[in-house]
Amino acid sequence: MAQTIHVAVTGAAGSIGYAILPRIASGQMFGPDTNVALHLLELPQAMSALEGVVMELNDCAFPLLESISISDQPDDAFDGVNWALMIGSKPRTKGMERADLIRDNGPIFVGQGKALLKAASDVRAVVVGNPCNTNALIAMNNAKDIPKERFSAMTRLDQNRTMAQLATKAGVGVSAVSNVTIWGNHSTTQYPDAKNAKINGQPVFDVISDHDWLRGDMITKVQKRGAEIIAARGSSSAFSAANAAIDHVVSLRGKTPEGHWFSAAIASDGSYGIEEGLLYSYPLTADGQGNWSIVKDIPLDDFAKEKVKISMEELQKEREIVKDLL
Ligand code: NAX
Repeated sequence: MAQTIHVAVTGAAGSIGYAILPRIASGQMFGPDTNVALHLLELPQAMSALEGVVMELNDCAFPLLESISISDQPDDAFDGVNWALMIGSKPRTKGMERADLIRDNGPIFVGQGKALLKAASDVRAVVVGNPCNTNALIAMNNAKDIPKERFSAMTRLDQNRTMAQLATKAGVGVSAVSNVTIWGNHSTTQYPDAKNAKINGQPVFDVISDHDWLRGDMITKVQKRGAEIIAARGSSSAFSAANAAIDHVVSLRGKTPEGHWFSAAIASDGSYGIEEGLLYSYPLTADGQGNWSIVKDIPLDDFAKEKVKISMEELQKEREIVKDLL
């Protein structure tokens, strides 16, 4: 009999929720041989919209979709789940300071972190809702019985954005690009690392001769891509974020091909001089058995070391803002 994975999605009636649910239900996250039971969480005022989303999911008649439950209580939604996709939080509004966003959204992850204790014993928690690194830190610290290795925050959209930039510049398909690392925070201090990335197995700096671009505009473009999309579209990235969340889970669950890596934020073990415990984006490999680890021996030049440190310092400041929630 096919296995069933129970997956919670918070903020399920939001833009990313709307884009990700049909993809989870059709098997793109957990594969064509795994049934899915969706546990959807929303705020009370969004339950009616969520009911509409459920109707649409039912109307798709997805063969793998075993059941759907909805709730406005984290304890109900997380009960027995194997994966918790924590997407729901308030998006930043125009003119809002990052510190205010952190204070506004932080408490959500206290309650939801505690509710994760109701999840299945193998639960993995993925935080997408911003500021995702610090929200994941809060959830992790409020669910102390769950091993901290099980928590991650999503920087895969930044990785995918970097891959697209590099592929376009080199005039190749995006599948030729590999080994892109996003270091640090999912914010404008992140460091998209092209120096250690590859195009068709060759170092990017050998393939792309415009090194000023690689060290300048390419980095800034990725760091500010979210704002560029908001300016053009009038709302923040939705299906590209949903797509990145699919990639994130697929990479964490799968076995990383030899010599490759992917990026996600996990609790630092002190690697690369990052303070232990901070939720920091690193190059990772996964073993296909539900475990992942940091790739340890990537060379960082002085330029990279400086950027890696700046993003750590930003995360330390964010932690200070929410220290009463940890
Ligand atoms: P929306 O505002 O469209 O949807 C958010 C949904 O979350 C709403 O339906 C709201 O009712 C719900 N919600 C709010 N608080 C909740 C709570 N306590 N429990 C359950 N549900 C709750 O935003 P959307 O575009 O879907 O974005 C969701 C989050 O993803 C935002 O924080 C956004 O900033 C973040 N993003 C993160 C990205 C990343 O790369 N890590 C990229 C995309 C996106 O910006």
